[in-house]
Amino acid sequence: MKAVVVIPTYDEKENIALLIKDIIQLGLNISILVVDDDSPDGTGEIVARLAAEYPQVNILHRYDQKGRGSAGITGFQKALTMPVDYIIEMDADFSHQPKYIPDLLKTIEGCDVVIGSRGIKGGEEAGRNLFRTMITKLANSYIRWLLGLKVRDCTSGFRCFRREVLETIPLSNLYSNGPSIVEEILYHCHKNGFRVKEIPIIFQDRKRGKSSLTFYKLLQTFFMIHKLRLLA
Ligand SMILES: Nc1nc2c(ncn2[C@@H]2O[C@H](COP(=O)(O)OP(=O)(O)O)[C@@H](O)[C@H]2O)c(=O)[nH]1
Ligand SMILES: [Mg+2]
Repeated sequence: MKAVVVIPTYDEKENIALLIKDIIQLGLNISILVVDDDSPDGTGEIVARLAAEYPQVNILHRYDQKGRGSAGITGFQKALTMPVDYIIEMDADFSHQPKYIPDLLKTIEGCDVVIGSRGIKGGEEAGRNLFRTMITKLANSYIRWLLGLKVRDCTSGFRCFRREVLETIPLSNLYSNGPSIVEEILYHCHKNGFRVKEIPIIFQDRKRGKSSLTFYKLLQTFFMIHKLRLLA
């Protein structure tokens, strides 16, 4: 069994080295692939130095494109060229804690996609104000209803896929450039009949660095899920 963890980054200099070291310390047979959009704070250079030191660390620098969505796609496309069975995606800001990776990898043995979930027993969102947590919950209920999804946390970007799942998704023809990539990929998994399971995670709000989520991006996600319902 071999896995790769794909991590999109933009201005994560305070988190990325710590995160990579925590993942390495798990002692599993996993590679790390960071997709950095030429972060002004030098995140890309930090990862390049770690890549020179640790053979399992890889960096993909993108200079002419930006966006969480397209970075994730580029990462998945690169991951599929690697000799791996499983592909994990996670954020760089420790909202997705590396300690859950072993559980993701154990659970995927019995299904096709595993989601680190705030919406099932034992899972929760910690450290966020009530307003932000309510937005997440409301968005989740609405998206579940609109897209007919069964999972409790369909906005979670902490997930593990069998490589065959990503091989069947038309990665170069997806609509999302921003955060709605998470829902778009899940929608394809659902429509293709893949077995999706959830494991509980405590999602920690970021402690270092700044979120790049804006009201505009939230609004884009809102429109995008309707587009997906009609066209995807
Ligand atoms: N490559 C790349 N990564 C991004 C971009 N925007 C956000 N990210 C990364 O995507 C992950 C989630 O972003 P974050 O700002 O924490 O959003 P939030 O968790 O929804 O508040 C983090 O690892 C970010 O560094 C982008 O434009 N390009
Ligand atoms: Mg975050």
